[in-house]
Amino acid sequence: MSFWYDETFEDKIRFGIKSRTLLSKQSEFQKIDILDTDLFGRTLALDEKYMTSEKDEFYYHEMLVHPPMTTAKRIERALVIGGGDGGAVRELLRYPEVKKVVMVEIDGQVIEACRELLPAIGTAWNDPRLEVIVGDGVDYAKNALVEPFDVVLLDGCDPIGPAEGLFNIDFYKGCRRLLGEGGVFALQSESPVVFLETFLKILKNLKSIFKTVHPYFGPVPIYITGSWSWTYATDSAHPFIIDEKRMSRIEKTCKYYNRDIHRAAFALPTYIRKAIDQIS
Ligand code: SPD
Repeated sequence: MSFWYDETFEDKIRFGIKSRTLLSKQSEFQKIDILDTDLFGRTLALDEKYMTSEKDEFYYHEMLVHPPMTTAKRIERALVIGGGDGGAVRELLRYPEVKKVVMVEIDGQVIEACRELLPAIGTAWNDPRLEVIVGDGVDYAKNALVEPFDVVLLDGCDPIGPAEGLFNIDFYKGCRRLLGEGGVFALQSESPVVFLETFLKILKNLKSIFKTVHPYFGPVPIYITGSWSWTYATDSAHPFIIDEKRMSRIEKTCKYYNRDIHRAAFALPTYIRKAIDQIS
């Protein structure tokens, strides 16, 4: 039976896709829905917010992963906090230089559901370089005693409710603590159209910790407004100092990302530049 599965925000905006339920359950942390749709293939929603879909996931995962991976000094070790659908680790593991990827996802039931029903997204679960930890990413960032990572990614939900802790200064400090020299931290930083305040708060917090902070932009069709942002934070790399060998290999495997998109994504629309100037 088809029905409109609507994501809403504060009773002000909604985005819906005609869907059929494949799985709907409540975990310890959130409501997990996997739906089938004509336009986007299978989708994953957590607490009734769209996270990803088979048809449009590449926009999001390629943009989260490749700007840091083509510009970090080294890329042997990467960490993903969240990312239970497996799309981000799949993109990381495309690089032959990567020796180890650790993924820390708080909700084991998300991983289970995605492994079973979204195998087209998580195609790298059996890669021997991947270690999956079911645990709290905030705690990991703060306390884990591990070798430094070259790239740390936050692939979480919106900073509302249970994911709020993944966007505060202490968590960002933990991520910085885990980075080695030349390392890059990147995260999704919400829609600059309707969540401008949240976007600016993320930037402000990151700027208080990292020397270099650059937001970048792109489309994610199933997210409210379709216009999304990610942010790149580092102490000792730069988004425009690109490793040519990595770029020329990876851009051939991607559906959205390439060197032109990389450069263009970091361009700041004027209203955003002005808003950032005001928080700096
Ligand atoms: N508004 C939705 C933001 C969700 C970002 N994370 C999605 C997870 C995809 N791997």
